[in-house]
Amino acid sequence: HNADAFRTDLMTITRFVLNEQSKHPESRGDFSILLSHIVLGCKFVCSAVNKTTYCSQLNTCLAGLAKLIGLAGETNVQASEEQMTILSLSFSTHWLLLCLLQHYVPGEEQKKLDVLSNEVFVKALVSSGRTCILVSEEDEDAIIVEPSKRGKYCVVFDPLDGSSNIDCGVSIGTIFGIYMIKDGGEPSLEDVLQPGKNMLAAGYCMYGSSCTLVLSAGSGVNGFTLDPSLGEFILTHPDIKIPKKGKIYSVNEGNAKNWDGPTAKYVEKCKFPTDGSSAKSLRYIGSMVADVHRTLLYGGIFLYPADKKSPNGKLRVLYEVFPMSFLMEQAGGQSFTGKERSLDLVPKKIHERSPIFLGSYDDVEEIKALYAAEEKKA
Ligand code: P6P
Repeated sequence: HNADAFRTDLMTITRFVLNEQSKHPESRGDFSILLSHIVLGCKFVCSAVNKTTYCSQLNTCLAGLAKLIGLAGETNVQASEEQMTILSLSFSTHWLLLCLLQHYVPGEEQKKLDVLSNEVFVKALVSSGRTCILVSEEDEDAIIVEPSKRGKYCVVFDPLDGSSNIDCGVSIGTIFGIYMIKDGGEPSLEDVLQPGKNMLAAGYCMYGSSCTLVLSAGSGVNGFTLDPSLGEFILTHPDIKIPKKGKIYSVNEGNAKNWDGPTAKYVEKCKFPTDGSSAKSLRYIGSMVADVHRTLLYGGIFLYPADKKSPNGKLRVLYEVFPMSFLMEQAGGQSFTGKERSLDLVPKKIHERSPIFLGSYDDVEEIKALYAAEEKKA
């Protein structure tokens, strides 16, 4: 019976958000409307990413075919008349499919996916009529929404984080955080240069083998999976809690020569534990949304530390560090910058970077102890 109930009593993200809203009788539904526009953006990007990934893989396949049948001017292997016919037939059907998929207009420049994603989110957020200032990883300056379309929310986002991984099919994602405007006045940078602990909500949408949206509005973390046949995000991961301790560490070991003492010591302990426990496994995808999603579900620690080349690490405070730290704390984990709780950081610039150590509560405690010991020595 339960299985049937689950199948017929679909908890969609829209219904879930409205349920949350009903807990705040004073709310006028603005937050629900804002979220529904973010969800729309995610659906669009999900579809675009899948098409592009498929097309870039199809492109590669076609290039291979072209070479084989000599279209690309390469010397081709000797093939029989029949093989040549089959190959060129297959090539032309693939080519036609590719053009259809990409709505190919000869001569039209295919927009880069991260630029397209950014345009989609900016338009969706502005048209929601619930935002007043936006910060995007793709735009140097903050976007002040025109007065006639303004609402009370400030949204910071990375429309397509990890986009350099598109062509190889690695999961990428959208990351977002939501603040309330500080006071009813003219929106300004002050409204987005707030510490992460002031965020009302944060989340990410991961575009991979499936499209998964993970969201928190301050009372726990919930995961939704897009059912493409319905075009709806369905609650699949209710009330996510990260394991208290994990067996995985996630860092780019290629930067090891530049790490500071505590980070180097911590990674050494992961590989050569001195307390008789077994060594941790290294899992590093190089796409933050994918690495954080695995950390959230399986436990462990994700770190992008400072190093001699980049003293503030690589990841951006507003739309990478804060949203992921917000989610980790809501799921029972924690996040640390090497100096303080990540959400306590007060950014001075909208594209500021910070080192980050996030994940299972006990794992992050260990690295905090190493930095504290270093502090004492100083
Ligand atoms: P590195 C992707 O470019 C990104 O911004 C994050 O998604 C990812 O965690 C990080 O950079 C990977 O950086 O230096 O290890 O390649």
